[in-house]
Order: sequence, then C-alpha cells, then structure tokens
Amino acid sequence: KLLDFPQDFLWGASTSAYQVEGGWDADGKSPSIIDMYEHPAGYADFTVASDHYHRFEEDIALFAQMGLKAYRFSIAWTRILPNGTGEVNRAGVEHYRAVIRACRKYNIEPIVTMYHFDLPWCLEQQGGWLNRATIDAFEAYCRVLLEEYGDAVKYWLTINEQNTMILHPGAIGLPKGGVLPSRRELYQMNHHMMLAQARVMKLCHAMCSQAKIGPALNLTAMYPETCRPEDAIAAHNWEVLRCWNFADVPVFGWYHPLAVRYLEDRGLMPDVQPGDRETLSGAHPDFIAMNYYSTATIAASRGDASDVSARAGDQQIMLGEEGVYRAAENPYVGKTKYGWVIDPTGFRYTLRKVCERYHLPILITENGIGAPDVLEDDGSIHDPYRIEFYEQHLHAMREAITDGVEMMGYCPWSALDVVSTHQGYAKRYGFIYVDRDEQDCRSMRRLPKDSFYWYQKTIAENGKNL
Ligand code: BGP
Repeated sequence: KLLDFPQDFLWGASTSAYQVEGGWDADGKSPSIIDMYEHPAGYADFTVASDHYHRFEEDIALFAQMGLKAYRFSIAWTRILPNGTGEVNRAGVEHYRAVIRACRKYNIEPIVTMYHFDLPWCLEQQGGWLNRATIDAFEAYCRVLLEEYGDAVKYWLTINEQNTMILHPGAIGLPKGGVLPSRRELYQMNHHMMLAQARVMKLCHAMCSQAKIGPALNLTAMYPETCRPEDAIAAHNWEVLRCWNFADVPVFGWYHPLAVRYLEDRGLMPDVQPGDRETLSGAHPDFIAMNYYSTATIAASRGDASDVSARAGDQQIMLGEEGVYRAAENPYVGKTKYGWVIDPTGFRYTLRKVCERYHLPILITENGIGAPDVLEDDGSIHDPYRIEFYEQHLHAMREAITDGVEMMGYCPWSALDVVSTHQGYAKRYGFIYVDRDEQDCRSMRRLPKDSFYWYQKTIAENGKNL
C-alpha cells in the first residue's frame, strides 16, 4: 500500500530571476552574464521575459489560487549588489522583500535560490569564478540576503545546477566570440563555487539557526545500455562525474574518489590552497535539492571520437567522452517533443540513489515538461501531456516515499511560463500561460492552463489521487 504525502509537504513551483523577471536594468540593476552573452538569432531577449518583476503581486495571487504552499524563486545578485560586492542597492533589496511579503500574505513558503546562472557581469570581467575574489563577493552578497531576509525565509538554495554550469557551460548562452573556458578552468571554477557554497552554508547556520540550506543540483540516474559489464562501468563513470562528484563535496567535504583519479589523470584537478579542505569539510547542507528531468542510458566507450554526440534536440549539450562513456538510446522510455527522455520510474530510481548515498531529506526544485503549448481562441490552453507527466512523476515520487525516501516537497518547473534557457518561449513549462512569443510581447496576459486546475485539485487532496 502506498504511503500518503506528508501533511506538511511543500507543494510548490519554481522560477528563476533572469528567466521570469525582465526589468533587466530596473531600479539600479546591473547586467549579469546572461544580459551580455550571445543568444541564438530570433531568441526571446531577457529584457522583458515574463515581466514578473512588475507583475509579481498578480502572479503570486494566481499561485495562491492554484493552492501553492511554496514558491521557489531566485534573487538576482545584480539587483542587490550591482557592483558584485560593496554597496547595497536598497531598491533591489526592497523588491525581494515585497516578493517575500506577497508570498507570506498567502501562506506561501518562499524557497530562495541565491544564485541561478546570473553572475554579475562586472565580476565576470574580473575573471568570474576563476578569480578567488568571487568567493568573497558571493559570501558578501549572501550575507546581505541572510541579514535582510533571514527572519522571513526558512529555505535557502545556494547554487542552481552547478553541474550544468561546469559540464555544459554553453547551455546558458555563449560569451561573445563563442569561446568557453577550458575544462581545466571549469574545474577550477567548480572548486571556487564549492568553497563559496561551503562558506555560505556555514554563514547561514551561524546567522539563522532556524534556516535550512542546501545545494540544488541536476541529478539523474544512469542505466547501462545492456548487462554487459563494460556498459555498467561506463554508466557508473558518468553518474559519478555528472552527479555524485558535485553532491559529495557539500555533503562529505571532498570530491568523489573516482572523480579525483579521473581529474588527476587528465591534469584537471583544481589548485587547492591551504585551508580549502577545512572550508569544504566545515559546512553541511540540511537537505539535497534536486532538479530532475530525465535519465540517461550509457554504453561503454568505443575508444574513438565517435563516443561524443549532441544530446537529441539540443546542440548545446554534448554527451560522451572518448575512453569514458558513450550516450545510448533507451527503447523503454518516452521522449518530449524536444527529445528529452520521459522516465518517471527513473525519477523513483534517482530518488532512491540520492537517499541511499546522502541520507538527507530531498526537496525537488525542478521537474517538468517543455512543450509548444497552444493558446486557443477562447483563452484556454489544453496541456494533457503536462498533466500526464506530473501524474506519472508524482506517483513515482509517492512510490519513493513508500520505499523510505524522505521527501520535503515538490517545486516543478515552472510556476508560469518563462524564457527557456535556449529555446525562448517556443518551449514552455508553466502552469500559467504568458501571452507573448519571442519578439512580440502581445498582451502578456496570464492564463491558467488545464494543468493549473489539475495541480490545484492535486494539492487540495494532498496527492491522494496519485
Ligand atoms: C534547468 C534550469 C532551468 C530551466 C530548466 C529547463 O536546467 O535550472 O533554469 O530552464 O532546466 O531547461 P530549458 O529551459 O533548457 O528547457
């Protein structure tokens, strides 16, 4: 018999600042890397996005109508500290105070991401995450957040999808000229982000004894393509390099042992300064926040360049590595219109693995299906594929709870339509439709999709229908 969802389960939904807010230079905000990067031609710009910056009251009122008990959003560093560090922009601080107040008005728990891809451009120009000074800047920024909102926010997320930023840096846009950092540089940046995260987890616990904080990683279990032992080793290789190496550092204080050997063999191990190990082992998360979209299926390397291929429907994301692993097809799972694998059982499987590895409660901070939703003449949006996706994933999560996994909540992507990282408004995720397309802002009206009403009912029944 399936266990029920916990009574205090955080039924929520997510967004991130740069993908939803617009107001890119409003009230003293400085540009972030996202504002300065190159994006594909014809792609929706971020200057308006879904205009949540100006319409958050209306949006949060709709979230309340949907029954949300939590809203996961990110704060734009560039609104709080336009110079990356130093002087605080009061207008930026007051903006998010108003957002938090709007949540509280409806008993919606704010779950706040401190950093979701949008590094201040001024810091990038000084070397970005390659520069150790960015660690201090991040700590200074987060100190302001904890001082200003520490009494009103209980749940904090440090860094969103650090593993995506390091392994697939092109996925969030390209620097002008298209040159990405080398892998050696990326792992050095990774080390600095880990240090920054550890310092902020420690600071959060020191400043806000009631608060809970954790990393938000994109985690995905890997299947071997066959029961050939070499396929199993390759699947394990990629699971370690893609997932566990990023979560082991905050939880256990150091890199995964297999990843260390991998990095050393290839000259990719970051420079570690005296005191770094103590910093990493001196802080601990209260939970693991996890973004889950799909699983991957992996085969043994062929030992040549044919191991590397683009992910289906996604030229920005290359998979496979010569001598390490190769991406394979899985005939047992479905796919979205954008080629992303749909695998609810893989969700249960990933949750079991994360629980088993870290023995920490899990908060889902993203899960969802991107689709080209259609607005009908009568203002309705029929998205049965989204309802089906959520039904299946929530059922799988309930099975995971029954298995013994401790779940804190579920914040799918996304609360309302946002700019997709590289497919603009062509690919939508929201429960609420935003009436605009790439170039034409049209009315910007908010229109509940069918999935909105489905989620409303599901929350009201605490998931008993699943
Ligand atoms: C995650 C990001 C989100 C979001 C989502 C959907 O990786 O944390 O910011 O965009 O993926 O991805 P996409 O917009 O590329 O479809």
